[in-house]
Amino acid sequence: MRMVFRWFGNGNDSVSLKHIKQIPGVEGIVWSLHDLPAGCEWPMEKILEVKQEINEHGFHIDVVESVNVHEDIKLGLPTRDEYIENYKRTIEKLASVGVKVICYNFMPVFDWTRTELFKEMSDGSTALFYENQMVENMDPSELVAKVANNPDFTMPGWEPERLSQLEKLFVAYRNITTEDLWNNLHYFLKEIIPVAERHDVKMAIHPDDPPWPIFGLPRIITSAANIRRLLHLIDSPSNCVTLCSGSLGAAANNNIVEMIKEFGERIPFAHIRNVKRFENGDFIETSHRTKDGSVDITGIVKAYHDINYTGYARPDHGRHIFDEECRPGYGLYDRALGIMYIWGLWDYLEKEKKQEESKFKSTILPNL
Ligand code: DNO
Ligand code: MN
Repeated sequence: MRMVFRWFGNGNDSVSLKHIKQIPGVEGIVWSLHDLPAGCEWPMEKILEVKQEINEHGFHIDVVESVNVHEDIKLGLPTRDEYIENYKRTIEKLASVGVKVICYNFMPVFDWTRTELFKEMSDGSTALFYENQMVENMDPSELVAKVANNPDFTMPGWEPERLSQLEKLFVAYRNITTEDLWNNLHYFLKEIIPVAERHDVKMAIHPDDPPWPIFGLPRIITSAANIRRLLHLIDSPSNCVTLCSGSLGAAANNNIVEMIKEFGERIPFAHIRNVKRFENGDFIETSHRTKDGSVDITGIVKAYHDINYTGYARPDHGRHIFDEECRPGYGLYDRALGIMYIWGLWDYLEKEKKQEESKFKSTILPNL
């Protein structure tokens, strides 16, 4: 397992590369050009600028999260071809500087969605929270009106330029069915996967978060069956998945351990985080510790260990602790604790494996 850490760039992140360097076992930075709109071709000078800075701190830049997909591609509009060409050129450029994995998502309009960014927990920390009823009750037109009447109204993960387009986007998606979205994803993959393959890059789609449709918009990367379908759309080692235990774990019927066993070879990038689910569909992001949430983090780390996982992994979101002021979900402290929890489990499993191997060599082999 190769531990990496997401960083939003200078001036865009309260966490510094210098501090990330002090977390044990982090070898690379998960990065992106966050100020660029979806759909554009990434300029080489900007790529090189970030690469240099990250490399100077002794980290690699193997993993990019995300190269965002333009809505016209998800909608299947004729203009998509131009955006797909830009996407291909971005893949080529990233490959040329050594990028190995590109994470992206195919969620219509909204990326990850929460109803509260700083929900107070009983221990005084705060965390990202999703209130199911609130989202269920919100009618898309009500949402559009809310945004129009209140420029400060925002939900986490919403980009301002998308919000200003909200009404148009809802109209554009009105007739897009789940199957249309699959077809549009297939069209996109048929174009980009051969490019990724040629350049030895793995395209790793991030699951939808939460893994069910919201605001009447379809969502498709939600379950084992759908990940299986995605991987079969194009059977290429470059058509992969970012297995996010927190996103998928918000749905009780998603068994992440089984997914690791089944899709292991096609998981170049793991997001490891815990969530606590409630009966009514609400969920809150907790510490990584297995006991604190509903996701079996111990079982997940063991499943990666069992398959001799050599891909990249990062702690996904964390809580906000020790009074840290940071981007929601992306503070230094709780993600660092998460890493140490993952390493604790991993190192124990390594030790156990070595002991078993030497037992086998000293007791079983001589008697054979
Ligand atoms: C949620 C996070 C997301 C993710 C993007 C990928 O679990 O990991 O912010 O990075 O959706 O495109
Ligand atoms: Mn994730």
